[in-house]
Amino acid sequence: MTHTAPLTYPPEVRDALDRGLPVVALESTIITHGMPWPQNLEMAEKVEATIRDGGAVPATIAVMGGQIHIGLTPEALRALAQTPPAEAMKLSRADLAVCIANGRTGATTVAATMICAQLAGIKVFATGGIGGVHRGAEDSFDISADLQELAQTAVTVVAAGAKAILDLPKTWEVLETLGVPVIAYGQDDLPAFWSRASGIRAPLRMDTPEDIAAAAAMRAALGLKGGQLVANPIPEAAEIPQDQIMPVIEQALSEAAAQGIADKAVTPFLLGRIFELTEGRSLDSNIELVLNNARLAARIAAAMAQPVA
Ligand code: PSU
Repeated sequence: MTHTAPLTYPPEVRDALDRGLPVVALESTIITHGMPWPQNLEMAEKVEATIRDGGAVPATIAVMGGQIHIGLTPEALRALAQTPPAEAMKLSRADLAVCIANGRTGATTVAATMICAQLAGIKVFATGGIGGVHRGAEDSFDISADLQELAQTAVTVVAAGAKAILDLPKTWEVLETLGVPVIAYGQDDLPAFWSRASGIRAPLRMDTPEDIAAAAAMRAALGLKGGQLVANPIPEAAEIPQDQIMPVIEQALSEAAAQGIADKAVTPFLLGRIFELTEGRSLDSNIELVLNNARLAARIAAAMAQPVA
């Protein structure tokens, strides 16, 4: 029986970590449960290329064969992208250990990716949008474990805000209660995933990767647990303004309620329906915002890097 975390790395990632070079973690639930084949693979490959162009090494994280993979080979990435959602566990803090111990395949959400990144010594992670407080949470109690994870695991997560299918004001309130720094990048407003503006003023704003890196280092110096959320607005050319996306979200939400969709199935169902209702436009936007987050994450990783002499 093993007592150490079973982490496995491709040589490029292991070498970069040993030399203190910039590395950016990437999640895999967005691949298996967030986007359809084959756009999911195209997105995953483009995100990795974007991080390389930014001078950092990408490490897409997933559980396969009893191991946490910190970085996937091109073949493993393709195999994961072709895995039907029903065959890959959607892993969070609660089920990560079970999946590894039982040798199952699992895709890591934001929460599980943060845990694995920290085990590997990776300080920055790029995704699309974090999970949060679902609408109607006052009845369902459906609040993503991503929020708790941000409060306890020291990784800087770059996202385009929380996904706009959620109750955004309640999501920001919970993060404030948990003591998570929510930093809007380059604007005063919190972004809302597919839209640049949400009408909600961000508690914190930063304009450079260096400032974000310095804030993470200071959190560590102060002995404060937890990470930071960098809310990076989608590029203007790719956004779907709020007045266009909101009616679509409302329709998808009422269909989910009518069909009794619950728990881990909610987010994939809503993303899928919004994709159909926007005739693919929501997916194009989602891909662009992930690439934009990857660009910023590479710059933050470079600012945090401490190359070994
Ligand atoms: N970003 C995206 N698409 C996604 C996700 C992030 O652009 O599908 C995933 C992340 O893995 C996140 C999860 O942790 O959605 C949130 O799911 P839930 O709402 O069930 O907690």
